[in-house]
Amino acid sequence: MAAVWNTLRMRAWLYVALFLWVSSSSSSLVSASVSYDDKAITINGRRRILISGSIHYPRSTPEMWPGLIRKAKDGGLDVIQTYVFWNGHEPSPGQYNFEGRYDLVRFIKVVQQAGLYVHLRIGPYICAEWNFGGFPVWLKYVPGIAFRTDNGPFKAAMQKFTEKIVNMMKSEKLFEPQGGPIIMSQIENEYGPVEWEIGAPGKSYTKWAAQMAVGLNTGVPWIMCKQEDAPDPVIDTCNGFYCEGFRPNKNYKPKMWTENWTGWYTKFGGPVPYRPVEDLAFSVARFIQNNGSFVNYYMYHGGTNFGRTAAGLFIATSYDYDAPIDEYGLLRQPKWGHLRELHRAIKLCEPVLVSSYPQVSWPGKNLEVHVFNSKSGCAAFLANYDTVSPAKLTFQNMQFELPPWSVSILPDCKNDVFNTARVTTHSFHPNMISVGGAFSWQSYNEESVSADDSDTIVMDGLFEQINITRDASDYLWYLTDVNIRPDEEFLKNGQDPVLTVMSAGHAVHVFINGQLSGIAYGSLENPKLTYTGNVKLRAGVNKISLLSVAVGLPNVGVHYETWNAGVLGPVTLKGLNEGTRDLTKQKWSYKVGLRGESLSLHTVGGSSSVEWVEGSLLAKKQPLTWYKATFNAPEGNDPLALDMNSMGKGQIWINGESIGRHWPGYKARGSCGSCSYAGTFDEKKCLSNCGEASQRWYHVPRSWVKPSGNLLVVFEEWGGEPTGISLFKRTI
Ligand SMILES: *[C@@H]1O[C@H](CO)[C@@H](O)[C@H](O)[C@H]1NC(C)=O
Ligand SMILES: *[C@@H]1O[C@H](CO)[C@@H](O)[C@H](O)[C@H]1NC(C)=O
Ligand SMILES: CC(=O)N[C@H]1CO[C@H](CO)[C@@H](O)[C@@H]1O
Repeated sequence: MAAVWNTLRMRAWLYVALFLWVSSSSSSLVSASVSYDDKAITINGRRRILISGSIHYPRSTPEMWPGLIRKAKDGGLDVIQTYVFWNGHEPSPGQYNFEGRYDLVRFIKVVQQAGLYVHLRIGPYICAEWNFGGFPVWLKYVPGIAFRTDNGPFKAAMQKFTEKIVNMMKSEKLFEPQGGPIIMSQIENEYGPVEWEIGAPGKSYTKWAAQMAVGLNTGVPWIMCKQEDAPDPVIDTCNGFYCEGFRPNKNYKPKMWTENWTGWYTKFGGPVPYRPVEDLAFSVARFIQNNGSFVNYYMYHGGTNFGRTAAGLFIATSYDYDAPIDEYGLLRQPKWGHLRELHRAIKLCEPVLVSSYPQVSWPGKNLEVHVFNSKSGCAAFLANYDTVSPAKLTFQNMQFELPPWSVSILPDCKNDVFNTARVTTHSFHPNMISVGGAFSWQSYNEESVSADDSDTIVMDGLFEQINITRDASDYLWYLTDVNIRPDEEFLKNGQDPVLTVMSAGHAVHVFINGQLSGIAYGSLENPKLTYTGNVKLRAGVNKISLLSVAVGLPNVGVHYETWNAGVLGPVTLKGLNEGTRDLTKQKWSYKVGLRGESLSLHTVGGSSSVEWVEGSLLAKKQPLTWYKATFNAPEGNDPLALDMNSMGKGQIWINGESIGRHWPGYKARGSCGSCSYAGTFDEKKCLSNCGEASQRWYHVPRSWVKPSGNLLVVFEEWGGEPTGISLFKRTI
């Protein structure tokens, strides 16, 4: 009996245990989940108005992440949005890197610890002004591949990486139904315009991408941005400077704005764009008053394109973006503070916003009123769209003053707690304070190479640059010899022949018999370039050495993987007895990278492998020169920057870590007039720095600097004045 009773009791316990297990696992799949309806994303059954901001983990250091996330939280954000950077994670096929700045799991856990959510934009195409739009360069050389279309090899690679990331997130329990912070993911990125151009294969690729993503069962919604035909249940979302007029493709999807541009990126050769916070706040308020329930600031912290991660073409090393947190991790005021006030006002309205639709009325010219009414209360948005005149508006028998181009928020339909154009936050101007004095430089001359050097590849004709370098270096030497007969007329009359070099981009330095003869470079608008110049040739064999320099690979455009870089010709020599000699098809030798790169001169070990000179022998204004100096860290914790204004173009390293490309020699062209916040904004409206270097300051992360004995290495292509370089700290 006892035994039977025991068995029964055990069976009962088993049933209870099984029941508990089933209910807990099903609740973690269903009820404790993220879903959506036409009003909003719902988290654990509750509709939310979510304020999100983009912070890209490789654009800062892990040491900076907790501070950035705390400032984002203090600024009133609920969500951190980031892309996933495939080429950082899989530098060669099957070899993964999730360390340091690429420690995605650590980044997400930092966000989680701060109590914020994550919107994970896996892509894996990400655009993002990031090298090759996030794709690894090897992907281009997978046989038969075509990017971002209905192509077998591409889809297989995309699926493999997407699964890798999703599985990693699942095994770390980072999706919201698992108790993690990820409430949403993104597949593809701004694909709509590409699909529109390529038609049918684009459409079937979109369907496949959505199905593939949804099939990964993350338990959280997927979105596609700028993708009007996003298949169910994927949500289509808006990117832009304004999105109030946007409607999702189904009436049961929420209205979401995944990229609200807080500013714009800087390119070498361009001025530095900024966006007045009055207009930014105005655009957000307009979106919210028109049923919007998710807003993301792109960027909330832009950061730095360290190393060679900046995209082609010509994207600067700074990715500051005029974001609420500046490149260095400091608050940009009044932008950060004014947006925080905006977020507070919106949050006061949240209960009524998620439980009603607005009633819209137009009480006068350029005036618009949105009233939300539900049993949760009443909230009103009063808007004046006039770009010049303030307005008086009577609402519920009270008079409200509205500055031009502004929205007032009344969370109780009575008190105007916030107006987008009335900025009460003080503005701060960060100072750059010189620290540490002059560097004690040593220099090392990077010889220009010639065709008969060893370790060159010899081929007939001119070849595409990236096919040869595989982006292992920015630099590719194109080398050839030119025979000049002693009876050439120009040797007597002194009329030097003209060398013409046509290149697909992005910059070229022309050396004749080891001497720099000229420089040419393209621009973001036109990466192609033509060098034309008289060259000094002598009777006999002359060495023509062209150093072709890539400034990142393209990141956007239909089939941008097919775009070329490098000297593709023609290359001609005009003014010889025979007329013009075409050098295009003759024998050319190729050498990838610099000697200093192969010696790893940027590292402590590598830099001691060659003889450096100093003092009166120090190279100044000399092209292709390496410089090194050691320095001690300035006291305190203020962010650091190098002033590179005296230099031309090249790259910088601290203790072996690449700060990025410097190019202060490229001056900002454009017109930087005054700019009013009122009126429709675009990226050309508000500009600064015209006539000056597009980027003068280069961020040196504190965590890369030791208390003493830091190695600073600069490679200079054009020839600069190294004694002009100095270290600054940035303080408010
Ligand atoms: C808000 O959404 C509702 C339901 O879809 C719609 O009827 C209404 O026109 C929308 N209002 C605005 C201002 O977009
Ligand atoms: C790439 O380089 C190889 C030689 O390294 C050459 O055979 C091939 O034709 C090149 N392809 C293109 C597209 O330039
Ligand atoms: C959706 C949207 O507003 N898109 C715009 C974003 O900004 C770019 C550049 O100004 C425009 O070309 C897009 O139309």
